[in-house]
Amino acid sequence: MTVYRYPRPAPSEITPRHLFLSRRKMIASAAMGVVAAGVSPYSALAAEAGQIDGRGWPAPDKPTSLNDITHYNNFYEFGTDKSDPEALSGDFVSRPWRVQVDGLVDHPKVWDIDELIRQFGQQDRLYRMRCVEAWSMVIPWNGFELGALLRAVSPKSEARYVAFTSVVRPEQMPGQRGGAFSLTWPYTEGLRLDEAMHPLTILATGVYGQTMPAQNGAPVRLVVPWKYGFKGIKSITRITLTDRQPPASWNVMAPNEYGFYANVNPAVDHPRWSQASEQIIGQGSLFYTARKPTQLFNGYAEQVSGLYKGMDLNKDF
Ligand SMILES: Nc1nc2c(c(=O)[nH]1)N[C@H]1C(S)=C(S)[C@@H](COP(=O)(O)O)O[C@H]1N2
Ligand SMILES: [Mo]
Repeated sequence: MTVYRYPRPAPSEITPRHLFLSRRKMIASAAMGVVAAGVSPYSALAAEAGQIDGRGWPAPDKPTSLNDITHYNNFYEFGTDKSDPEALSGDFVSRPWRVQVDGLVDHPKVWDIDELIRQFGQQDRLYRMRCVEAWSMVIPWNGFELGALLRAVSPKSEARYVAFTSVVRPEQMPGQRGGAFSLTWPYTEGLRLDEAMHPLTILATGVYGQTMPAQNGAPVRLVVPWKYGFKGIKSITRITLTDRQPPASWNVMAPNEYGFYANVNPAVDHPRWSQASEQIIGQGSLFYTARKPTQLFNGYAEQVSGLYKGMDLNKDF
């Protein structure tokens, strides 16, 4: 049995810088080809999503196909291969589902998932998603601001962090049954309260207008678009306000490789690979891998850099 300890991008996914630069020219000419071929069916969606909140958030790139979004996943509770979450989640039951919100709040509450959606509604948010393994997608999520939920439970003044917990169901999640993998269950994550309250931070309950597929974190998962994908904890059962930094699965397992903040930053390399560029899932061909330069805070710096004023991003990575 193979023991997978960390996300390991295939060597083909990590491109030396000189190749990356020459490939950019090929990507540019390929992109011209797409434009010449006509308007993509999703460009209208992209334009619309860019206008939805009217806050001038960065214009997103072309959305990744639903097929790629639902067949190339990281969800280790179902297995460590990218195809495992789609292939092995057939037994997963995501309704009925309860989400417990508690800790340092005045009004703790347990919500039924459909009650949660009815109360907080569904917005469209087209966001970039950058995995720490140096690949990326552009995903049209449906969901609501986490801040709206947190305001509803009234955080106490001592609350400084938000802790998130994923479901534990070994009988429905083959990756949780035995094996030698070194993540422990439940998968956990955390945010500082001000990060959690930021209007870009959402709880997503759907993708492309359809109910969240199991492999993407049904029925509800976190999306923090300026952080590496592993912060986006899936299949959440509990949200707890605390006064101390909560444990986060990857950070606990290998703190030198996966920081608590995990802000996307092309200048801070992973100890084992560069973070300067990323593979664009769904683009490229048999002959070349489509890549683009990685942006600080994944392109959302204007919206979020204020959260980290005075912090050393090399140290608090
Ligand atoms: N519970 C749980 N949440 C998780 C993961 C996981 O293994 N378990 N993987 C994370 C990682 S590494 C990434 S990149 C994203 C992937 O989300 P997607 O498959 O919907 O694109 O989910 C994150 N959330
Ligand atoms: Mo990831």
